[in-house]
Amino acid sequence: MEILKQIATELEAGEDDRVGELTKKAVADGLSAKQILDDGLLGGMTVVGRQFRAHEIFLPDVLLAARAMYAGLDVIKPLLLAEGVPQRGKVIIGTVRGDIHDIGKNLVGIMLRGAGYEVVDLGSDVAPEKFIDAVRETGAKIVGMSTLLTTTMPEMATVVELLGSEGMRDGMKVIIGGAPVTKEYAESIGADEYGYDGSNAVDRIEGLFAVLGEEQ
Ligand code: B1M
Repeated sequence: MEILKQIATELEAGEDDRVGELTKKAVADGLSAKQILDDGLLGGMTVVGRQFRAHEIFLPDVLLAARAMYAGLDVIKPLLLAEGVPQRGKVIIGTVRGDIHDIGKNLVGIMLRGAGYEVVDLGSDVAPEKFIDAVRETGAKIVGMSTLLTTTMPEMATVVELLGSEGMRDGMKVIIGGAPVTKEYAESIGADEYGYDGSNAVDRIEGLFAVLGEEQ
């Protein structure tokens, strides 16, 4: 669809105002928020990632693209949330220490809220102790961690270990995700689940709450 291509192209160019305008137009034209997200915004961001890896563009360009991504997300966020159902459970989310990438984590948060979960978002560059404190303070039974950097993946293992050494691992579940994360990695660090995108994270978390219910 032409307008989705335009959204992707303007995002690649870091034109946040244009991305915002075009996203509004796409919504007015009747396109679904999911279509705009997957084929427009994320389509553009995938190209940006590829160009960055190939050294065709540089960090400031990626920052501009991220800003443009948020301009589009701001428009579709209410639509992604619209299908919200009554509160289903509390989930803590955060991007691990050393990593400031937050777009994916925020998307997971939006999808979870849209599905009726209460989300406690700790932000990005979150120290392991902060996850532990948040579990204590909120009583949440699920912790979700995100990372985009291979170098910060071990932080996820640190949080899982800390939950264990603090005697908090029983009766709670951990889910991890982010571009470099795999199901195998999740298993290797003792996490309970791996989510590959926002919708999948919602499905997995629903499954984890079901298991928690059975374990009680
Ligand atoms: Co950076 N960056 N970046 N970056 N960046 C990547 C990740 C990289 C792959 C680019 C590349 O080389 N091609 C590369 C990492 C390489 C590696 O680790 N092997 C990289 C690098 C190297 C860096 C810096 C180190 C660059 C530097 O300084 N030299 C630096 C790191 C800074 C730091 O964190 N300490 C850096 C900085 C940045 C910006 C600040 C400029 C910006 C982030 C802005 C922001 O987030 N506010 C940025 C961006 C935008 C990217 C790319 C281009 C796009 C990331 C993104 O937002 N994707 C990225 C390349 C790429 O991934 N294509 C890249 C869209 C997002 C929706 O997808 O986050 O994967 P994602 O989330 C998905 C799923 O993974 C999943 O659901 C989400 C929705 O579908 N998911 C979960 C995510 N978390 C989940 C949790 C779950 C379940 C599912 O359960 C809890």
